[in-house]
Amino acid sequence: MSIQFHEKTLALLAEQLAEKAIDSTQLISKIAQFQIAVPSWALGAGGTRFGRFSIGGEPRNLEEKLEDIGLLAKITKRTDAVSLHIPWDIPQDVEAVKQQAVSLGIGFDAMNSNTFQDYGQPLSYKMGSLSSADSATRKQAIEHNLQVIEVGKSLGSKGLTVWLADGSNFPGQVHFRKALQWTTESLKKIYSGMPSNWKLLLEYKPYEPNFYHTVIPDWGTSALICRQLGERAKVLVDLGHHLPNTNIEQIVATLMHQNMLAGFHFNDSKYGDDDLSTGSIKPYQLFLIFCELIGGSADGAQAWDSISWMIDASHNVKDPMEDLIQALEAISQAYAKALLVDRKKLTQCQNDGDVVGAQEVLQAAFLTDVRALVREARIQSGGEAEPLAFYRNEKIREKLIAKRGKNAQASGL
Ligand code: PSV
Ligand code: MN
Repeated sequence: MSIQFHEKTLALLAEQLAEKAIDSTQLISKIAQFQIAVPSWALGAGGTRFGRFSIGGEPRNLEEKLEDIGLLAKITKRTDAVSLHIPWDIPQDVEAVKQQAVSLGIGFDAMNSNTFQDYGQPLSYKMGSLSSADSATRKQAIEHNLQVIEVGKSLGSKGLTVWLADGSNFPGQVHFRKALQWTTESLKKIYSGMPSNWKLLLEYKPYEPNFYHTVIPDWGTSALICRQLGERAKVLVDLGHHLPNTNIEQIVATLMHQNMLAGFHFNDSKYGDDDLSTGSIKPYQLFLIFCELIGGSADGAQAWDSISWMIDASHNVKDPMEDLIQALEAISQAYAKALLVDRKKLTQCQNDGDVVGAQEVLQAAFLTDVRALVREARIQSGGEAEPLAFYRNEKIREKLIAKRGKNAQASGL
């Protein structure tokens, strides 16, 4: 799209919004401020247990992952942090990594531990980690998390995300209550090893890799554990970690009501899990989630700044950089649309029992084409007007392949 056409579209939208007493300048600056972290594991081609198809030029080490995120930050201006996964991303030279991050304008978001795989550690996690019936295995898993905190401290991170794969595949395999108890006790030790300005983000997931029971299957179990840890432990909502048709916006509202929402892993799904691009399947759901977030923070239920934002998707066939550009755009659009909701009118409709009116209010916002606002926010921040077109026109993947090779791939999901 030419810059002239963009300006025309923006002016028209600004005029339409002004009629509703909405100031587009303020909207643009809110959109520009909203930053979403990118996980280090999203930069390589994903895959399934049936196979992985390399696209070439994938980052081979931490430095190259940072390079990719730096580029995304530069062209989209929608991300300013990376979330690292240990042991996949252990920095060899902490000072050099920190300097590189500063020069690229990116910081270190929450650290992720890994007790769902064996990677040469003395005791296997096959039968669980923080919930294992074997106390030595639990101890090893706790110590791993404490080491992750140390790495995070050295880089300037302020959070630890724990996703626990622990669970069982057959009835009778695991004692439910003992597993929950051991998990809680293990997490208490990890929580007390965190600096006082850190938060612990506790993820939940109903199934996979275990298919009968998962120790932390849902937001309620995660919240129960967090309550026993302390106020800096909160629930992380990964959009893909719900059974089909779960009302995620209601979960968000409930957690905010209790000031217990740690943050998000954005993605989308048709059947289950988290491997489709954010906003590609259920953009209305994403919008409704943002409506709850904006409403909850405006009402003072939970402060906007206390919530962490991250993408967590590892798809199969796309160029990961292109996928991340699309995801960042989809999230910005959902946020921008939710900012347009006439909250006063919505409250009025709710109080009057005006069901039709309430739906009209939400859909008027959702159906507004906000792309000009998102584009303008990016331009004003110094990013590319059209990051995807820029990425393709500049032949960035081809350049990465030329530099890193056709079959490059670091460890990661
Ligand atoms: C597995 O489902 C998962 O995607 C979790 O959501 C974690 O956040 C991520 O892997 C990395 O550990
Ligand atoms: Mn996740």
